Order: sequence, then C-alpha cells, then structure tokens
Amino acid sequence: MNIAESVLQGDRLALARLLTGLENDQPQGRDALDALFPHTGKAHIIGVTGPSGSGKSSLVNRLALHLAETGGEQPAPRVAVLAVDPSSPFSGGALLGDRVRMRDLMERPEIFIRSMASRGALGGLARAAGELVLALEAAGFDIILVETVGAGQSEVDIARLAHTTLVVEAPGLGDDIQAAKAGILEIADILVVNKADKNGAESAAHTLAAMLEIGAELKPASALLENTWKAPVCLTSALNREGIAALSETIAAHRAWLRESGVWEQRAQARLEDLFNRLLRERLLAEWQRSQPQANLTDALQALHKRESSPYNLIERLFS
Ligand SMILES: Nc1nc2c(ncn2[C@@H]2O[C@H](COP(=O)(O)OP(=O)(O)O)[C@@H](O)[C@H]2O)c(=O)[nH]1
Ligand SMILES: [Mg+2]
Repeated sequence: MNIAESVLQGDRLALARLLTGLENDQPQGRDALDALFPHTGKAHIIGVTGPSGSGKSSLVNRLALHLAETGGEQPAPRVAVLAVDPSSPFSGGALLGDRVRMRDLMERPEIFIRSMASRGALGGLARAAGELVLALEAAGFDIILVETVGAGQSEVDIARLAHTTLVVEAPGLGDDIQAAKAGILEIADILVVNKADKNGAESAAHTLAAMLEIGAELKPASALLENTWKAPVCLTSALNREGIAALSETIAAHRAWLRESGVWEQRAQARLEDLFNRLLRERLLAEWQRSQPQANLTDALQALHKRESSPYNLIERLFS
C-alpha cells in the first residue's frame, strides 16, 4: 500500500511520515498530496492566534478535548491540532513549552496532534502549513485547530485562512493596545479573552468589544456580506475549564453562519488559491534563477549597491 492509501485508511504513522515529508519539501510528500487532493475540503478549519502567553495552547488543548468528547454530533468529530511554533533563530526548533503542554492531548488516541517549526524560507511557513492542513483534511479529520503566534505577518496569514479565526487575548499582557497594534483584531471571527480567572478580564473584554465595534464601522461597504457576522467576545479560563462549552457553541454558530452565507466556500477557495499562488511564486522564482547565469545576478546586485541602477531598471534589463 502506498502512503496516500495508508493515510486514507487512517494509518497515523503514515500520516505522521507524510507531514514530515511535506515539512521537509520531499517530492514523495507532494506526490502523496497530489493523490490525496480529491479527499480534501470537508474539515472545519479553526485558526487560533494572538499574542504569546495569552493561553492559546492551553485553550486549544481544552477545546480539542471538549470538541472530541461532546461535539454534539454523532459520531463525535475527529479532531486534529496543528501547532505552528515560532522558530528560534538559535535552535531553529519548536518551543519546548508547547510540546510539554500538548502532552495530555497526545495520550488521547482520538485527537491527533502535530507541532511544526517555522521555516525561514520565503513564504515557506504559510505554504507548508497549508500543505499540512490539506494532508490532515485528507486523513479524515472533521475539525482542524491551527495554533499560530500572532507575531508576524505569515502567522497571521495562516490563521486568516481558516474558516473560523479565534483571536486569543488575556488580561495583563498590555493587551488591548497590543491587539490593536498588531492589527489582528480585524481578522477575528471570535475574540477570546482567556485567563478570565484573573483580575481585569472583564474590563479587557469590554475594551476589546468596543474596539471591535469601531473596527466594524470602519469596514468598507464591499465587506458587507462578511459584516453580517459580528465577532462576539468570549471569556474563558483554560486553567479552570470555564467558558469552553460556550466557546465551542459560538464556534458551531459561526460554522452555521458560514454555511448559510456562502462564506464557507469563499474562504475555502481563498485558502486554496493562496496555496496555489505561493507554490507558483516559488516555482517561478526557482526556475528563473536557474535560467540565469549567476554572473548576471551578481553584476546586477553590484550595480544596485553602487546605485548605478535602480531596482526597476535592473529588473527591466534582466527580463529583456
Ligand atoms: N491564570 C491562567 N493562566 C493560564 C490560563 N490559560 C493559560 N494560562 C497560563 O498562561 C501561560 C501561557 O499559556 P500558553 O497556553 O502556553 O499560551 P500561548 O503562548 O498563547 O500558547 C502558561 O503558564 C499557562 O499555564 C488561564 O485561563 N488562566
Ligand atoms: Mg502556544
């Protein structure tokens, strides 16, 4: 049996190998994904982003358990978690803390969990995350939770491509302001104020709700359809397991809205096109670089550094 068939049969080891292959850009990984592609497109993809330390991993952990146990559906949904960790410039590895906290999930056979280190390459992280999500969809998961730290543009891009985006904040992070600065409030379908067990959670929730209100008013009329969903604010305590059921009900309500409004399909298409465009750009750049004598590029860059040629002029010359 080949790897694609094994993945379709629910073989977890084959799936883990495929994900590693995709992360490492191995051709076998792409071949398998090519074969698996017709089996993708059914899962509910939930992006979870927000500042570091707001409790995303803890919340994803609780949410995954809750969804898998009491999804309200028959049979219970199959849940996968993809944690996209920021790479450390020194180790290049995923953060240890997340792996440790995810351990109780790993002991649950019905929940599949994968941690992914970010890659330095141009758009590499977002592209690889897109590929891993496709593989998880093909493997038959009904719900895929994708955790990213809302620190950089590419992490925000990953979360934004989900059907449902949760932005997780917490009191005492310098938070409300931080969220506004990072511009991540506007991508929230659901805003979560975690650490509700701490002082200041209620007031942070009020401030953020007010900011969402202002943001909604500033949206262009072209976003009218999208505007028919008003991002609610949910208070949770991942620590005390509070607000988790209400949050999963809100997620279910968003899914129902997505289906009715047609936005589900729009977002699915946007996600596929984003992956396609990333792959196309990578391929074009690689092919073009291969077709150029190295000397041309070196000369061009030298002329640029000396300000003998503008970037515009150089590109015209390289393509003529
Ligand atoms: N008091 C409190 N602490 C929490 C809660 N959720 C997470 N934490 C703690 O906040 C810290 C960061 O949590 P983590 O899930 O790693 O946050 P992430 O960086 O957003 O993934 C950890 O020490 C958690 O134990 C909560 O609801 N209440
Ligand atoms: Mg985390």
